[in-house]
Amino acid sequence: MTRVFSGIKPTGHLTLGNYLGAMRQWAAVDQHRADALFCVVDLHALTVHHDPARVRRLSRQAATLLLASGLDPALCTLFVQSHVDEHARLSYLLECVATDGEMRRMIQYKEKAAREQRRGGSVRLSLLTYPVLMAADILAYGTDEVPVGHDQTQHVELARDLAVRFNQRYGHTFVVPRATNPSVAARVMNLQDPLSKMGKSDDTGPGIVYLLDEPDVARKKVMRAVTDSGRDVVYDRESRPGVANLLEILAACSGGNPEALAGVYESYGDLKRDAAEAVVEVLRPVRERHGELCADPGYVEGVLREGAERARGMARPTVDAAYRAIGLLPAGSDTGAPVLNAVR
Ligand code: AQP
Repeated sequence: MTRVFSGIKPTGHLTLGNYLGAMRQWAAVDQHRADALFCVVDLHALTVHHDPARVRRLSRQAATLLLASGLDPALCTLFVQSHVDEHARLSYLLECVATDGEMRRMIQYKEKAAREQRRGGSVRLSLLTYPVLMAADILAYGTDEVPVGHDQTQHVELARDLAVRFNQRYGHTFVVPRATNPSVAARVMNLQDPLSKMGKSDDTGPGIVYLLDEPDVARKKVMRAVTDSGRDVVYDRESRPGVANLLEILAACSGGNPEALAGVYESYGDLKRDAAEAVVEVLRPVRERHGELCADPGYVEGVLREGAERARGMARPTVDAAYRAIGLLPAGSDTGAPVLNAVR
């Protein structure tokens, strides 16, 4: 059976981008067709300035929202990254395979390092190396497919490269994974700045629809979206990025494809109105279920505890095999002496 792994970082409140680009596909498709693991990747949230209590709160909220969006613990494994030591164990080995130049080419590193510097902060070393941790997240589980939005494709490519390099140098150890993207809304853009991705840790609140926004708030944000000069509704990401973004959001929420939908509208106002309603309707069940789950925090904790146990059992054999393959002496008296004698 195909093994699927993906994760979400608790660096802010989850957005419509996270939902349309990733979570919805995980719940509607991936957990039903594959042996799927989904993870709140909390260690990744420590790569930029953070408030410890907020990271804890957002981690719980992200897990609750993943369940609210339809992940079913009977069908998939849902857990928190820091509850499974294998991720950090494997990350160090992969750092010994990755290169400094490779890390510095990562687009997210460049963008986020620049943002930290603009804010007057220093750039943490972990911001440079976290794509390696992400590779460890993926490779520890023998993952075949990683369903992500477009922004994460480069990081999945790195995981592929590291798997191939490790296998060539030290013997076949890892499955080589590949990224999969949704057909529409793989890159939802900020409603106030349609040239930038709708990111949960951005500062421009009015351009970001959060999954837990009240319906009126979400509706207003879409109605106030920046559109382009011109009046006719055409789908062209290059010359009409604002309108293209609205068409993609509408298509992702209500079905259809953006090109065909463009032909249906004569004014930006009508398009915005329908996109706003579609967004409100898509988010309504998620908000409602989130409310119910919040009333039962013990349930969410139980799901995460069991998920971590299951994940540990899946990751450990692969990570142990990587430790042996790279040349580390296994702990335990039964293996030590013969190995030492065999080495010249
Ligand atoms: N705007 C987006 N459009 C489509 N997909 C998106 N994803 C994120 N933003 C969009 C996808 O959501 C999954 C989880 O993302 P993440 O939480 O690991 O972090 P990210 O990709 O770096 O997204 P953010 O929201 O922009 O976080 P910050 O601001 O902290 O960097 C991934 O599959 C991602 O592709």
